[in-house]
Amino acid sequence: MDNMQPNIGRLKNDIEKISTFIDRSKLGHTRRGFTKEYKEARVWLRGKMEETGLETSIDAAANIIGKLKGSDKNLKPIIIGSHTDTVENGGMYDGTIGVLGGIEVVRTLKEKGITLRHPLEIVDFTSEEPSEFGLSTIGSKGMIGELSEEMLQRKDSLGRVLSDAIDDLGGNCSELKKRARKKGDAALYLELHNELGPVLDNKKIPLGVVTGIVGIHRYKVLVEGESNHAGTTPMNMRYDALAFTSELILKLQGLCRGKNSDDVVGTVGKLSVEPNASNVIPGKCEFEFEIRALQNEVIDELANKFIQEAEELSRKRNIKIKFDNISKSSSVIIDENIKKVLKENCDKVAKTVHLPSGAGHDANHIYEIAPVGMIFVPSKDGRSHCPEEYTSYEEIELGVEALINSLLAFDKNLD
Ligand code: HGY
Ligand code: MN
Ligand code: MN
Repeated sequence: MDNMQPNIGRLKNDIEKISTFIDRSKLGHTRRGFTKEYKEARVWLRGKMEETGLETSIDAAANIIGKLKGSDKNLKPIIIGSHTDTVENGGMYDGTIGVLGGIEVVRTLKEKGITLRHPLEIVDFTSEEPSEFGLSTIGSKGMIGELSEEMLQRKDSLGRVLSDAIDDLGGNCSELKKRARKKGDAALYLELHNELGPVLDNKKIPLGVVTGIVGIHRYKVLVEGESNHAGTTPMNMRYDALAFTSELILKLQGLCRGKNSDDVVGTVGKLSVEPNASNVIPGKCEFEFEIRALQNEVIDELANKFIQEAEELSRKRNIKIKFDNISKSSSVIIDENIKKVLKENCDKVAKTVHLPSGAGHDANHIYEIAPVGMIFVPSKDGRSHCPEEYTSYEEIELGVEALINSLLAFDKNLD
């Protein structure tokens, strides 16, 4: 096979360009879904796809799709995708290298005069990270018809309704069900991503083939105690919502640690306290927790146990508690054949290991309609979802080259 090295200088320019569409009042790279910066980045990205010779469109879930024709009209498309939104105070590689790397794949193929048998779609999935609407992977859920009416009616803190926000990006929520892709509507889904964790960087190995992706269950919890004077209320006469919430946070940690398995994790990453004053006993707390694991049964078991124990404790403490499930994404085990082809083709480029993904991805949902495969490049010091997130351009280049090799192998052998 020809050398399939991409033009890393060209890709670097694109990564640096999209990184200018950020909220500069925040640290690092902040391009939250549905914001002004996000919309501007999408306009630029669509132009970039057009410039690359892709035929672009926006689907019902507002995903941006760039299509390249294949030589065999009977074949379903291979999709390469990721996302361009970020967490708040995030990094510049999570998601962007997958989308822009996909465009670089197309440019490289064109330069080499290669026409694939399958049509190819480069997809920028709408708002992959947890959004202000309390929902993540909105575009991939939407693409397969899994955005429920209840989800579409969720509001952000400004009172905006999710379905309006999707339509405002160019989507069409009234057509989501009709246009949903079904099993077999795509031949394969591939995603290049930075690992977002420490394994590759620790081992000093440049490439990883993903073996499985964790499932994630998220809940919103409302805790109601009683606010009162922080000086005059004796310790045994308080119904302190924050003190109780703290007990719950440690309980969640204990339950997840108890599983003694690296993939099993639980986090409370969002918390609000009312009235949030130093001399008032907190009367109300609202927090979100998530549990992740490679086995869905383990997540269910831990979530049920946590809820049950929290309810028992709430009765003891005379504090009210209410749980609302926000989202459940299922874990994915990557098919043996997909792993094998990816490993063979990554090995040709650089040293490669198998590893699981502790981060969720759009692949969790696209798995419902097609086999999925993911290639990881290292995250320096295992840092991500923070301004320090870093992957060198040399590492990104290896990732894109491995992606091209793998794509060509799948294109040849898949029907
Ligand atoms: O939260 C996640 O796992 C991903 O980065 N969206
Ligand atoms: Mn992320
Ligand atoms: Mn990501």
